[in-house]
Amino acid sequence: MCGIVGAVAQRNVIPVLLEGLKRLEYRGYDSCGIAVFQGAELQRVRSTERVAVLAEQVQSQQLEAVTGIAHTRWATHGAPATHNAHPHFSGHTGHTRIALVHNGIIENHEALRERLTKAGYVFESQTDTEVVAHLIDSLYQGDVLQAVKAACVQLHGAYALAVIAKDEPHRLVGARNGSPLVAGLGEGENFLASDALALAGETSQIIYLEDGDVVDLHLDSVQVYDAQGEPCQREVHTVHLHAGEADLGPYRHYMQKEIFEQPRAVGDTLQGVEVVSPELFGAGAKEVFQNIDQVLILACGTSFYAGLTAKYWIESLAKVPVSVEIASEYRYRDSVPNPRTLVLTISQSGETADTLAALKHARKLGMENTLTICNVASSAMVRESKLAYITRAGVEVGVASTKAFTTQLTALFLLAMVVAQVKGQLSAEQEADLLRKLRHMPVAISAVLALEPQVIAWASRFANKEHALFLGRGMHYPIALEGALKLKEISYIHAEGYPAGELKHGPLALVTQAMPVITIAPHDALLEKLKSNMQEVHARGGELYVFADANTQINSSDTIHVIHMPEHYGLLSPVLHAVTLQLLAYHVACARGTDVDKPRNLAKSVTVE
Ligand code: HGA
Repeated sequence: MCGIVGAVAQRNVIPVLLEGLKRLEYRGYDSCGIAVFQGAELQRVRSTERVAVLAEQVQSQQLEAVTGIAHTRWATHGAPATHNAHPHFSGHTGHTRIALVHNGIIENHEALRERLTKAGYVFESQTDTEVVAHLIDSLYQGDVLQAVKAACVQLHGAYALAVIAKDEPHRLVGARNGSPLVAGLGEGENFLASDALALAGETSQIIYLEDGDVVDLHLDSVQVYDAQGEPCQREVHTVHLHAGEADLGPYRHYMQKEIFEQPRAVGDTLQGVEVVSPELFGAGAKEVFQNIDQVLILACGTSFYAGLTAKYWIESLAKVPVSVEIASEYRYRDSVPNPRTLVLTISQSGETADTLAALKHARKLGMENTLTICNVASSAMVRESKLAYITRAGVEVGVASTKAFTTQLTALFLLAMVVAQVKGQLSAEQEADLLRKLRHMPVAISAVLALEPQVIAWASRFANKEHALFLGRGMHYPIALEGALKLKEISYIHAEGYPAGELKHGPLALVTQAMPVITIAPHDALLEKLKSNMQEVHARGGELYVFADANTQINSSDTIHVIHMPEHYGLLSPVLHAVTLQLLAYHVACARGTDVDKPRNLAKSVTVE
């Protein structure tokens, strides 16, 4: 999603801005731009190419500046085009006075556009963002802080803003409401960014702005104003981030690298887990788990499927009822709050706009027992929650989530065990057995990764298909959903996931030779039922591709293709089956020649609604 970087310094900030944009690139974007002071004027460079191309353009113009703002855009309003790329400029008299970058969506942009057009402003873009630039200019009387404060009062929706004004060359103003923004503190220089990662190497001193905050940055001072416009102190966090973490190494794509990092990522996520203890989820977790009698999981996309898998685990082990809801639905519907609910949010970035809003909504409804499972310790969701478990997947660059998903599953399994323990549902023997199996996961995943050559052989057969069906039962049903999502995200093949028992209630009508049916066949209590479902497909001429656990007695034939998985892994089996489906999606996408790491229209860290 969109990225913001801004700097006010006494040295040339162009490398800081471009490096910051590069660090945010992995989130996905369709255009980028930079604006700086050149002499006494504001000048900008924008591009619909990659940041590297923008950097070449900047270099060819020999720009150097001590203050500037930069942006990667993921279009929401107006096509991805140079004239819609940020920064946006404004100046009533035709002379540019204000430059601005924005993340988020301004919901009342139409009304403001109409008013500002009547006031004489000429719009050059179709974005909601340009409205904010003109609004600030219309309120500007020589003090950009005051103009931004006055403008924010009139904005509805979500925004993170970074603003500079031609007549105040050593000043940078930011504002946050609903979209992430941090201030980075340096010595004789200060920074703004949508993510502290963008400032790695420049500063580790970070202020996380809160909703309603406006921040005024000069060379030697950073002053935050709260939603009431009053000066306030916000805590300064020391955040250590390593810029080099995202190197591709010997892999062809980040997605492939991240699939193969899973043994390490799952191992790291379990680092320090010697015993099953509530404190793993934060101080006071035992009391929270004692006081809940249901769990509400809120998430989006792949994290939602992790939540669906956790429902099977928590209900099976802890006997606590669980509901799982898509965050963007929950936040807007009337629901029945129960303060004895554990509200569990799951997000790779911890900044997912809908999930964060759903968490805040749940809190507003009086549900204060909150827990976030997240890959970024400093994220908004972690800060908003009473309890947290940080997965240690490391930076995930591929837009299609892989190691973030399996590390979430790891944390969720641990949670199921902990809640079961607190509720007195877990015998010491069972606890020791499950913990041993959990800690063995890195080895078990490595064995699954060794199946890659067989998956590659299948992938070439899928490359010319346009539809695919994924079947699973029980706790493997969410894995079928995730497998279908992975395939459609990166190969653009239309794919659907179904619980195998539902086949006869509709999707069987779609089964022909042209529709491969991918089946997850664990060696569990539902195996015979699943075999009947497979027969239903076979009898109608459907072609089955089965990932079958050892000893399932499912054998290959003309229309049944089987990859044999290692031994069945009990309750943890979904983690292993998820990995094979990631490999399948990846190699099918490679066979079709798509842009695996940056699939069309999608972005990482979904920070807009
Ligand atoms: N609405 C703005 C910014 C979009 C955004 O934040 N995307 O992540 C635009 O469309 O330019």
